[in-house]
Amino acid sequence: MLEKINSSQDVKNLNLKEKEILAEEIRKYILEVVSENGGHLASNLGVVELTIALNAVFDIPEDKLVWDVGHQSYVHKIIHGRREELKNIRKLGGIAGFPKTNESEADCFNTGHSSTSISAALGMARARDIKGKDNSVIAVIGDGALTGGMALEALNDAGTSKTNIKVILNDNEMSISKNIGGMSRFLGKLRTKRTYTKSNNSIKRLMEKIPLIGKPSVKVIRRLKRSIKQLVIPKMYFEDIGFTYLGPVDGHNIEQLEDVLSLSKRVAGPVLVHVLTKKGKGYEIAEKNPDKFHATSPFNIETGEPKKPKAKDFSAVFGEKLIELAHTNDKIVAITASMKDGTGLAKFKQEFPKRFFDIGIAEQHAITLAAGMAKEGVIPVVPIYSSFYQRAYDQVIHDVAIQNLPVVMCVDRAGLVGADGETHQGMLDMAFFRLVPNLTIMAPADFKELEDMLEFAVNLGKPVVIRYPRGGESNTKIEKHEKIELGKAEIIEIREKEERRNQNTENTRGLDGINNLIKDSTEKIKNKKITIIAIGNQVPKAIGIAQKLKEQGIQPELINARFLKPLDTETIKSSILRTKNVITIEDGTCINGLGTAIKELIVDEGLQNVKFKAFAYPDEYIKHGSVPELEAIYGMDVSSILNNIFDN
Ligand SMILES: Cc1ncc(C[n+]2csc(CCOP(=O)(O)OP(=O)(O)O)c2C)c(N)n1
Repeated sequence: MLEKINSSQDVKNLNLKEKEILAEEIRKYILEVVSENGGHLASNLGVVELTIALNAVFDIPEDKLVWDVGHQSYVHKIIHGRREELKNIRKLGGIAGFPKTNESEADCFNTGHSSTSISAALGMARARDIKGKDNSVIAVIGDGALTGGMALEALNDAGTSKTNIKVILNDNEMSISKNIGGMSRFLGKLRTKRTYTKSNNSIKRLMEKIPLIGKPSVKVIRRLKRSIKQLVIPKMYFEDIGFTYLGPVDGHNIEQLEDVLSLSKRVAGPVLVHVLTKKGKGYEIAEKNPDKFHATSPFNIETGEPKKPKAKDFSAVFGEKLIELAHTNDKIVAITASMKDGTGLAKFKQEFPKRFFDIGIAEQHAITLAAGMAKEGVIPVVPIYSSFYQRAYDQVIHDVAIQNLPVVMCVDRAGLVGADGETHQGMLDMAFFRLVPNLTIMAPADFKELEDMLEFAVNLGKPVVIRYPRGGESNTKIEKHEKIELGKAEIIEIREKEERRNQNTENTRGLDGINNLIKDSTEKIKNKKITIIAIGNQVPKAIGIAQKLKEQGIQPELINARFLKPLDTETIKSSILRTKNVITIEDGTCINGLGTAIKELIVDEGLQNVKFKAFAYPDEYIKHGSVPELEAIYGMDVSSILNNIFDN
């Protein structure tokens, strides 16, 4: 069946039995691909029947289908012409793991961050009305994403819009972990009410009276609406704010899904269809551990075990250190915006349930909540992924920084994240946080420095940002760190040769070739001096570079900046005065990060005849690929940097 499907029309051509077979084939295929490549699994297995039914009822791409977050769009991609390409999903040059308008007309809107679908769909619906067209516009949103403020803002607007818009609520009771909050509780009540199917016969009969072409009589529509309302508990939220509520319906029953979606097509105004699905459906191991299989690395299908054991990462080190600090300081609390596991807080929750707050996919709320707590003397620590901190920018400024409140903002997944691509790369946080008065901004070079910085931060008494990358520390070890002092950089001594065998191999493209590369320019660079300033996970990389340079008779001075703000002007300035030659290395955008800060320092301090070069990522959105691949493409791997250091 799978090979025959390339469009909505192909799905429409199938009978029910064939659609059910298709569902099983899609499931099997997704399981095979994700177990091989890694990616989002459980959410995709949960929407197989829903996606088939949507295509059976609607005409995509004429009808617009917006997937919230978009991590569950694999089935959609398969149905819309990307079955073979799925094998390279999330890989360099392959299709993306999220909807992309440049991949297919069927992807009508890019997503990646949560809770945007209803706003985008409402915008498309209003544009359609202005243009006098009559296509359907559909947002598919999970119950997790419905905890995000944007989704609630959009529902509020859509409810009274009188615009034809369909919101499909894909309710699996899960965000990444168990969903939380009042909305989730409310949905729970709806779930236990009479299901759509029990009375759908009467609705079906009424539907048959509605002509497919031409306007149905007002009387029929009124009766239909009344009949639909009988399905739901009185005074229910969605109806009260202006939506016609349909459901709940079994999200794994294609026939029932098609019935209710067809009905939604005939109801004017905003409609919400409540669909009950199971995360991980059809793969028992994922059904039992939906959070573990939300996003996964390659795994063995029989056992569910990862093909490579998970190495210790910065998030885990953060979580463990926070527990240690919380034992000695009872003011410390942790807040997560629905990312307990990803940010390393699972154990903290177990150990300090009363000091742990999962507040839903609501980064803005997380930060202002933290500000309120900090105002009253508590020390909130808030780990959020770099790209999701973008959501909370005004809250960081307006609620935390202006009031100078001691909130510890931990920016996880800072820098390149790899396979999740442009919506998830953490390239911008240094740039946007550097603008904010009152913020202290740090980045650790390794696990030990993260621990030290976290301890420093919870005791600082001021707003502070600590950014650290996805994954583990480099193989290049820094033997001993100096104590963290506000605004003080660390000078790293470079030893020759003996440490070469420890060099970071994961981020290095062909170190063997580097000797040759360097030899080419040896004459040009002999006896040169150079200041290398690096920050965060770029410091170990800089050590490898400095060692190489030293072997060639160059005299590098290596500075671990530690603080982007306040910058250690004194240390940096005195080194630059000695070398008159400086490079910066950072895993962020070239605008307003470390490189910019050093450029400003050179100008502001009137340092004359200084050669300067910044190694950072360009002013563009960086697509998916593995981190080493992307580093090489953007000239940020060890060999590219070595090759380009002295080209000015
Ligand atoms: C702004 C933002 N914060 C956090 C995330 C990380 N995230 C991706 S999917 C997800 C859970 C979504 O749950 P739900 O909408 O119910 O979809 P499901 O996976 O359960 O189908 C989260 C928290 C995100 N994508 N965007």
